[in-house]
Amino acid sequence: MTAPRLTIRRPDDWHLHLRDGGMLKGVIGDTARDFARAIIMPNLVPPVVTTTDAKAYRDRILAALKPGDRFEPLMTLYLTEGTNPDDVEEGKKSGLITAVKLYPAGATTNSHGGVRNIDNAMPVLERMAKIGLPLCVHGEVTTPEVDIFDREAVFIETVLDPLRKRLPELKVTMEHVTTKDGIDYIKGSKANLAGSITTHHLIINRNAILVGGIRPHYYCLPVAKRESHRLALRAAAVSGDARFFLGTDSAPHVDPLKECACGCAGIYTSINTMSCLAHVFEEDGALDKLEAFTSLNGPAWYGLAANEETITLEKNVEPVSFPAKIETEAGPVTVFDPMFPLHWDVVR
Ligand code: OTD
Ligand code: ZN
Ligand code: ZN
Repeated sequence: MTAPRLTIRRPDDWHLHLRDGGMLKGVIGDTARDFARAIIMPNLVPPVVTTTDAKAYRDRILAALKPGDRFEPLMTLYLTEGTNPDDVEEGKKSGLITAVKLYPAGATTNSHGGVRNIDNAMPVLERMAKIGLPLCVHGEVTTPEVDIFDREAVFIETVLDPLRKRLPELKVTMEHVTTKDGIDYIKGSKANLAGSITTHHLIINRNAILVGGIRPHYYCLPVAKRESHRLALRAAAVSGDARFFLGTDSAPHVDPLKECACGCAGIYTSINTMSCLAHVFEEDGALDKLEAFTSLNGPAWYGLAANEETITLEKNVEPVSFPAKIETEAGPVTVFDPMFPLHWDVVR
């Protein structure tokens, strides 16, 4: 019997952390292997705030690719209260900038320079609405009084919905949606709102982090929620609804920075994302929707053509093995373990 195969257009990753220096060199090959393009997050230290920064970072990414790799980084700017609307417009016009990223100050890794009061960012947001440049949002409030598991729902109510009412023409990507509240909010919107979903949030709930001991390699932000939320994410991802697409949020940190008393948030999934997703979609009887989620809905939302090239996935009888860690010049990075055997793999 021949192994089941699935050929789909080459995927893109609409939310990716590549970092810089030795880490960049160590991880970029895993993305370039399966993905044609990715939206590159700007939360470096210091962050990518101007088009000049973005151009230099793009050059470093291209320089880190191996000869023969075909991969296009889609650059973003890190929105601050001092961002210059003219610089943003210039970035879009030159084709360099695909989106601007809103980090509420303190919401995740390297977000202390983010936005404290969205009123101060209105001139940039108005310009973006005018020129059709999408805003990618990390949708969590950071108010200390708000429970960490409620931060997404409260963000929708107190920041996102008021912003969308004030500026309905602004295209907003709610990134890494982790709650049923987020899914329902996107589904209930009429226009100009879409959501990316990560690989890991389709697979783990908060038990993965906390049951039987504290497991730092499952800790990320937004933190995984209870099972009912995971199921809502799964249903949205496998539905084929054009408003939902893959953004892995693959966010590598070296092991010593995760395995300590105050470990960093982030899960590294670039290397096995397509295998994990094929498993998830097959389990939900929706392999025919995988291509929409990984390869069609994202480009349509960002106004880009889907990739012409294809990849083929094959289901092996024996489980496929991925390394438990990858070695980078910056140090070892633990690979996401979905806690079930993976049988699907991209045919290389
Ligand atoms: N979440 N880690 C990181 C970013 C994301 O919120 C995010 O986009 C990171 O390390 O940059 C994480 O857990
Ligand atoms: Zn985020
Ligand atoms: Zn991220």
